[in-house]
Amino acid sequence: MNNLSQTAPAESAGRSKLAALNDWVAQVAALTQPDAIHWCDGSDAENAALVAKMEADGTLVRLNEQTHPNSWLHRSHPDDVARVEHLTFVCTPEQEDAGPNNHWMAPADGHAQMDALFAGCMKGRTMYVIPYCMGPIDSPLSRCGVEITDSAYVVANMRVMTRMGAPALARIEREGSFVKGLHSVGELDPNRRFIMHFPEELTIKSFGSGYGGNALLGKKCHALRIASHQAKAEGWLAEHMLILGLENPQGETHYIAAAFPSACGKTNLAMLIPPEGYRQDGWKVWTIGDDICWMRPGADGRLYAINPEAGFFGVAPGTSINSNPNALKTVAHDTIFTNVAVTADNQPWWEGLSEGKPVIDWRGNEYDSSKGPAAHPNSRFTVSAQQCPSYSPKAEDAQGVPISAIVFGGRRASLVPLVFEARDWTHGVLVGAAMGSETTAAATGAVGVMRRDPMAMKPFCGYNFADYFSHWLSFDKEGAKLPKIFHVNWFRKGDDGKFLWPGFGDNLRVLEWMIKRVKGEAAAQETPIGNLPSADDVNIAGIQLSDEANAKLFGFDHAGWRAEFESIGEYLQEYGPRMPQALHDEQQRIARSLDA
Ligand code: GTP
Ligand code: SPV
Ligand code: MN
Repeated sequence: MNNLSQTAPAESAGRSKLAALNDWVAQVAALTQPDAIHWCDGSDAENAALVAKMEADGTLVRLNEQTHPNSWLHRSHPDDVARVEHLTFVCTPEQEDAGPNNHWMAPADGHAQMDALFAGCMKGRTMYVIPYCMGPIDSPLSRCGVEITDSAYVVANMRVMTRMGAPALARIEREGSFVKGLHSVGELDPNRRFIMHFPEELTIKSFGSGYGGNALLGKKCHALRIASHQAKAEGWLAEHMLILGLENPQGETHYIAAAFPSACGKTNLAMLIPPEGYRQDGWKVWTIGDDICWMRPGADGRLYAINPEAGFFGVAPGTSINSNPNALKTVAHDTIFTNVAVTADNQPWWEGLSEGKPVIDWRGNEYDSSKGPAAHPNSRFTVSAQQCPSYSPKAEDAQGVPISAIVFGGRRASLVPLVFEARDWTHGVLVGAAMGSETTAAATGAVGVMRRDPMAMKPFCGYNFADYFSHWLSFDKEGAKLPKIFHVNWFRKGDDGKFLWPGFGDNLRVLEWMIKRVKGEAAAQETPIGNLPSADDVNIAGIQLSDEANAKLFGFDHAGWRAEFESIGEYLQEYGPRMPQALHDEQQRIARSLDA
């Protein structure tokens, strides 16, 4: 059943041409004491052997082979279903460098605490060594890492989410450096769970969780927390953003990067299918990425972006043939589902899916509607981006795509209109820094609580937010041809508590207005918070909006914004003297014009 090439720890030394990698693997093996070591090559045979092993031990359950070929259900430990922000640390020598936005521990203390957890933790287990590349394997913008884990589920997910295996190892051996990520599921005990980052050492240590953002270390730990730290030093940006290409009927494609907090619509916008009429006219959306964007200035002064990931780790609930048909087609085969429910004929099921009904809930119990949702609200699918019908061939382009517009957005039931445009780059950076959003099930803790989530990076910025905003401001220099910056809110609610904007495919109408603004072809009204379209400036032909919707989506609530800007001012103060003066000045200028 299982023909993985495993070697006894003592024999695995010298597996790589890179001494630094061999030494680190040997050190980790001495600490964690696995029974065997397996170096992952990323091959189909290796994956088949791993999947067979997981099917045999119950880690994976096969789904209906007719409707969902080669697809699997994983039920996690019920206390291990989301990111754990309160257990996530950035360990810099100086606490100030981690900033008030991060939990901090001194590096020596962090290592001591983690190494005590790792000591002997892989006894009786296999240790997997996963070389991976974030970004196209031949791109100068890509970066590599090696994750060591004792979880076969992590290996299977990393294979989908990154370029994993032999080509990545070859690049690592050529470059000589890599991000080190050490992971163990431990006992899945929430009281023995930590995710620690050592940015100066390009090192991650994660213990006690098997969940995506905590355990697939290439993703949030490397591609955002460690990469943001490197990007600051090297003059680029590592962001929690989708990337899409918007093709108009003339055949021009503009690329847009958008930062929305976790479970606030990135996957859905990235895979958008234009509404009736637009489709017939020839509009098309191309997907480049749905979660992470690395971008840097090119020789022409524009920002060029790549998606460092190779797959999607997407939110299942709410995904339906109406809301996101591309996602449904993407997950029709060769997909790992985590914590969804199943139907009587063993098909995956979640709330919002229009067909079928749940029989077994995400915990594996008979479904009982009085005991909560059938699928966990943060249940997810892991699937290769290559399976997405709208996946852009440009996603594999080593040079990346030029960005025409950057979009910030949050989940705001009140106050914030559908869309507005920042006046200039500095104003746009303030718009990003001031972002607020209601919390979601993507992290443990209360859901629906409004918090500041600057640039959707609150859980992911690997250093002090004040320095991060300075870094953003620094891109506005001689010769730069920067994108326009916008803010959107798909989640404004009416007095009846229902969403006022239809969202999903109809969000294209807002993207169209943005690109027309970029080209100088659409109108807007100047207000203290930025340039707002009126209902006439966005094409809403064919959708029904109530008077309340029109007023709230396209209106500007003067008194409400005055209070919001007071709160934004207080928020900026929390960062003390490291906060760039330019952001204070911008905030005060807007606050004054709101008082006038
Ligand atoms: P992460 O993977 O956690 O970073 O999330 P994400 O930003 O990719 O979020 P995703 O697109 O998966 O959306 C999360 C939830 O928001 C899903 O339940 C969607 O159905 C819902 N959603 C997405 N777009 C819209 C929209 O335009 N309007 C409304 N009302 N809901 C939306
Ligand atoms: C998020 O929480 O923003 C996600 C899922 O994209 S995870 O990879 O788990 O962080
Ligand atoms: Mn995310």
